[in-house]
Amino acid sequence: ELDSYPHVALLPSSGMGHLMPFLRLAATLVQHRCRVTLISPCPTVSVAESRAISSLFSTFPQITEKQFHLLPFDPSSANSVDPFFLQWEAIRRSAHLLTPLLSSMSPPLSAFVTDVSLTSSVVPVTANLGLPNYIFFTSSARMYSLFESFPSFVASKTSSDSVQLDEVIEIPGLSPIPVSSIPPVLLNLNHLFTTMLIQNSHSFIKSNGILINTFEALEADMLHGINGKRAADGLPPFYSIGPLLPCEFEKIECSAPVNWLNDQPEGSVVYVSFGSRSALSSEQIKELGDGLVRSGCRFLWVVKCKKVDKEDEESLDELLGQELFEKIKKHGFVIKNWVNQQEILGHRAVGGFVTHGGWNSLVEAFWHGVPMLVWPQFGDQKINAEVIERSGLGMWVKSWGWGTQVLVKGEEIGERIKDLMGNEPLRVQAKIFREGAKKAIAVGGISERILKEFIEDWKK
Ligand code: BUP
Repeated sequence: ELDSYPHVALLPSSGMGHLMPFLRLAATLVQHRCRVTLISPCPTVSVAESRAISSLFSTFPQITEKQFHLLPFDPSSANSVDPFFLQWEAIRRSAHLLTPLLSSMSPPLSAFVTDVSLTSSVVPVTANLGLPNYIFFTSSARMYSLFESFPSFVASKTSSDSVQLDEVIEIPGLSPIPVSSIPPVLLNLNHLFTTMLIQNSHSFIKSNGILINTFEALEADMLHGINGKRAADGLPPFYSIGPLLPCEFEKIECSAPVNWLNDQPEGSVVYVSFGSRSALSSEQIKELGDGLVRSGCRFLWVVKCKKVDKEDEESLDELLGQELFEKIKKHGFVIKNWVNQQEILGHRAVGGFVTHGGWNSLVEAFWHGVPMLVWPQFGDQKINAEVIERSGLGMWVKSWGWGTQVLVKGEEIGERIKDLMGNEPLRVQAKIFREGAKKAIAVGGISERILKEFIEDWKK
């Protein structure tokens, strides 16, 4: 029977925000009777990534691993110092090595899915092999609309123009995006991220389809807008397959936060996390701690002060100062380790989420019906915050700017957390939307039908 299953290879790029949805997609495809090979670029950047990958393989022994050994390159030749972007570049520069790797796979591949950040270098390789290839876009449909339109926005500028903050980017068929909301690195047209984005966007046309972890109830206007009017001719179909569900492999050994939650009243705890690679400054961490104490709410807080987990060595009392640390321990639970976010967001004690606005975190909170206060730090996070605000599931404070630009004081943070936790309409809305998410992936639901549709195509 296994022989009749389509064989699909998945190639993620770096960062948990990119890897996690790929691993969930792998698990979902196994459940939909596909034979799956995960191509894992190595070495990985963070410990969290290597742990998640090995956990996937031990949970799903039927998934095949193919290690993709990256060629070393001189980071000073790329215009960025971000280790995650440099890893994208390393994968891109090693893309030609995929030809022997993919063509030797047995049984032969029916399809190939790669991360959007790798499009321009990987899609031509797979197209040359005659492999149907799909791009997995790991952010919101609204962010996708920016990807499609950004190259023409840039082309409309003369070479001497720089991008101005008061401009807007016109999106065909959709509301324009203010430049103040786009990833700040896009203001620098020479930055590695910007040059990659433009090249990737130009290469969409060579792909067979674009998969995205979103769904009707969350981004109906976007999905209809994008599918109705594309930024260029010949762009491939756009498939919304979300929400991709959390899965067994995400379980971790540390149960301390959940044990603490078990003792808290229903809906009383605010969960605070800024994702896997947003490091707050030590001043901002102290203000946030002060704000949490001032809010008077119970809280579960994951603290992070370095972009890459391996370098995050400072202890909590060093980071917070002994006095604040003692106060914080009286009101809440604070931790520096990786937690099982799914389990936390799904816990009955959690009634609100202070988040940086990483797309996976937002979709997860949506799935569990948890209202959000979004505090964008970088990248796509303001655009994602707009999606959440429009859906009525959460709020964001525009005057807080990007995380690194403004030091927000504890007093104000405390007030906003009180607003979040006391906001009944938000809670009602969150529960209603949760039903929409469930419907999308239930048997016969729209996301489930779309997924089945292209798996059927792979069998041909
Ligand atoms: Br931190 C943390 N446990 O302790 P995002 C994160 N996660 O399960 P990011 C945990 O990592 P990008 C932790 O549930 C989500 O699936 C979380 O992805 C999980 O943000 C993922 O939310 C994080 O998209 O990535 O990490 O900032 O910048 O690419 O959006």
